[in-house]
Amino acid sequence: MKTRITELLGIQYPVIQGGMAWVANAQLAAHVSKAGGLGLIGAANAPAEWVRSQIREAREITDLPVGVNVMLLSEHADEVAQVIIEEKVPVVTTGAGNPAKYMQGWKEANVKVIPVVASVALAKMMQRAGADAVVAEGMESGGHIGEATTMTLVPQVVNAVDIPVIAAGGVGDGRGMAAALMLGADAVQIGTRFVVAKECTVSQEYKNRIIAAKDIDSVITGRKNGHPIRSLRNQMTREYLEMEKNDVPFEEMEHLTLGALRRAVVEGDVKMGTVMAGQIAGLIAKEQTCEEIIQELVAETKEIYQKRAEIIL
Ligand code: TUI
Repeated sequence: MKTRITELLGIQYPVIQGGMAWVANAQLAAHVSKAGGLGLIGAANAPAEWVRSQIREAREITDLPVGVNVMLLSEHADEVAQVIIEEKVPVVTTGAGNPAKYMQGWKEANVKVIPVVASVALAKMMQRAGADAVVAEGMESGGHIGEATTMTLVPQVVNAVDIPVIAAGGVGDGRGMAAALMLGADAVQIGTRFVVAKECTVSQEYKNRIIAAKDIDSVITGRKNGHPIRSLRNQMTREYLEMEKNDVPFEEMEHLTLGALRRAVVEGDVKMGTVMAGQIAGLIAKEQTCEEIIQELVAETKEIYQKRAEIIL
């Protein structure tokens, strides 16, 4: 496949793996890149030296480009931004904020910068600041989300900027990928489906919870504190939402979410941990290798492009 994103990044297929906190490590990222997409190491709240070691570990697995996602709310974001330059990381995505203060340094170091945005306003600002592309992420996504849906956000961002747009949120198979391309996107970013990749090292309980998920199994917590997070419904989200409804002070609810993503990902506690996943979890039925996932996505997308042309008389 050939789009402005495959050309920009030198990758075979317009498929980018989400830079998921605690999930997107060197193993997953390297295997996505090896399969022809772009893998990303999710820096999340991790210290910069962990990120450096992950970058080096990915390079032991593949010579193909592997990027880093910088979570801008992290207290380590400044040092991670520097490690990206020192390690000559070819591409960076950012999330949960405005990466303007790092832009000049990254551009000077020839790092391709792809901010994740949840609004047209931020997309335009990022283009002005020199971004090479943007990820337009709808609220179908797992984790920290904005307000707009993918279906509505992507075409509006495509109209607002000239740089390539990558669609994220709700894409889990070739139908979603073809639809995103039809909205004007030059690639898709996929998270949830890669969580159940064979090469993904999350707990088996986390994968099983995604595979068992139904269409309406995700909920949004944290709306009141300004950091809305989509995750799969469980005992933790029920207790949290009940406290939110009763206006319990934020500090008294924190114990529920503190370290909760780690509890689910590492310890397999999918009852009291945070099982971040997108709304497309209900579509995801089995574990596959990164290679199988990407080959299936591409084959389905190609088939749709050919078959659906029939409806035009
Ligand atoms: O960042 C994500 N998804 C994430 S980050 C994350 S870890 C986390 N932990 C605790 C609290 C918050 C996050 C889990 N999932 N996606 C990209 C994304 N960025 N979605 C929405 C946004 C966003 C929202 C507001 C980007 C910018 C923004 O405002 C920009 C500004 O001007 O501050």
